[in-house]
Amino acid sequence: MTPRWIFPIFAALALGASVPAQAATIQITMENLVISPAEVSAKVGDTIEWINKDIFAHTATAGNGDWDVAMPPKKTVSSVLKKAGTVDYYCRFHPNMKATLTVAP
Ligand SMILES: [Cu+2]
Repeated sequence: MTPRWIFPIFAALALGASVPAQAATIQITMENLVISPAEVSAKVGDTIEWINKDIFAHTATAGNGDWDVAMPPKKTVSSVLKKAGTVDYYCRFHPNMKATLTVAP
C-alpha cells in the first residue's frame, strides 16, 4: 500500500514542471510612498509580485498604457510579464511614485 503522503508530493512536482525553467518571480515593494527597487530588469514570462505595504491603495500604471496593476492596501498582486521593452510606470494616486521596469525578450 502506498503511503498517503506520496500523493501531495507528486502533485507539487507536476505543478512545478508546468512553469518554464527560467521564469523568475521578482518582488517590487511599495512602502511609504516609495517604489523599490526603482529599477528592475526582468524577462518575458517572469512574474512580478507587487507588494503594497502601505495602508492606502497604489497602482503600477505603465506610462505607455500597456498595463495597469491595482494594489489594495496591505495586499500583494501578481502579474506575468508578456511584452519586452522598457516601461516607465507610476502610481495614479501618487504621481511622485515612479519607477522603471525593463523587460528582455
Ligand atoms: Cu500610490
